[in-house]
Amino acid sequence: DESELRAVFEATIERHDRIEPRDWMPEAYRKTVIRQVAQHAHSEIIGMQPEGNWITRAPSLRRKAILLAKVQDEAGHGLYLYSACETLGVSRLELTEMLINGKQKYSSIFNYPTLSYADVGTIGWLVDGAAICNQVPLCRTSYGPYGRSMIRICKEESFHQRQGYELLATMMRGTDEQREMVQESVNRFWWPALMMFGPPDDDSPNTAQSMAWGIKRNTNDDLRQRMVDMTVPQAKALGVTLPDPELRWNEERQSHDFGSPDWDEFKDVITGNGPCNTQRIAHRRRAHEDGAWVREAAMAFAARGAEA
Ligand code: FAQ
Repeated sequence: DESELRAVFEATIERHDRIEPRDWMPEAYRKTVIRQVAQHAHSEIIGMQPEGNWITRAPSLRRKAILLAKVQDEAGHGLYLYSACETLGVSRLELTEMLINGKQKYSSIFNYPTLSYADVGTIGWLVDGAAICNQVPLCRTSYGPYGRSMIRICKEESFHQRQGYELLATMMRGTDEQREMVQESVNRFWWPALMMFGPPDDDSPNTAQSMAWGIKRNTNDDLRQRMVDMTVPQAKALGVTLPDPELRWNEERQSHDFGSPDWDEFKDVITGNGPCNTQRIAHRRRAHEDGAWVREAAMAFAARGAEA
């Protein structure tokens, strides 16, 4: 009966073990994992757009090959994550429809424009850097298929972060104009990158329950702090400044103090009013509609195979 099943579920969570697709789980757990994994998948897919914008204008064949590979990896991540989500009883088609109808979210960061090639480097360094901080602990998330997809994704994100850092380091060894491009790009992306971790803990409605279920392993503020502490020495090595007058080492805490992102801007972006929300969704909707014939053909082909 249900109370026994619930006890098995609770004990699994207690042991920090994995919940698997065929295990019993509370409906609210299922709903929360679907919400988080779907948002994560959508972020990977929408996240192809800002960088994809530069593929045809990469400054060299080498840079183009690197960027193409990275954007293709993001498509792959989206697909593993949609597959993980499908194990919970929701189809990729339904998820895509919820994305383009605005019923599900994707990361705020992808609603900002990419104005120069330096942004490709900055996204790799800061956005993939933030993704790593957030996702390494998610390798231990309680839902099995999600955790296993994170292991593979994190390996690829590390490569993405290095390519971004290397791109910026190369530009920093270039001309004054190139150094200015890097600094301008870092100035634009720093605060939105910190917003990726979500609202402050005292304004995060989902954190407590998600941590109790082992879906999340850390709070939003905890991961944001890790990101700042990881990034400051890298910024120093690159020779860029981070646009926060309050940023300083705190000897007592053995951590950096830092300013607060503009949470009103964050709210605007996640409610659809960021600089590129309309464009991102319109592009995704068009791609989905243009692909309808492929889905129809695949279904017809599968149906014919089933008859034979
Ligand atoms: N953007 O109660 P919480 C990548 C929403 S990395 C938009 O704190 P939760 C790699 C939140 O959903 C990016 N919405 O929520 C890449 C909730 O709204 P809801 C993807 C946000 O879930 C790099 C509400 O605010 N990574 O793609 C954001 O406990 C380069 C209240 O918030 C992941 O998705 C935000 N930043 O914590 C690709 C990681 N923050 O759903 C291409 C997995 C919060 O109730 C290029 N996700 N919201 O309507 C997580 O770790 C968590 O879901 C958080 C949010 C930490 C994002």
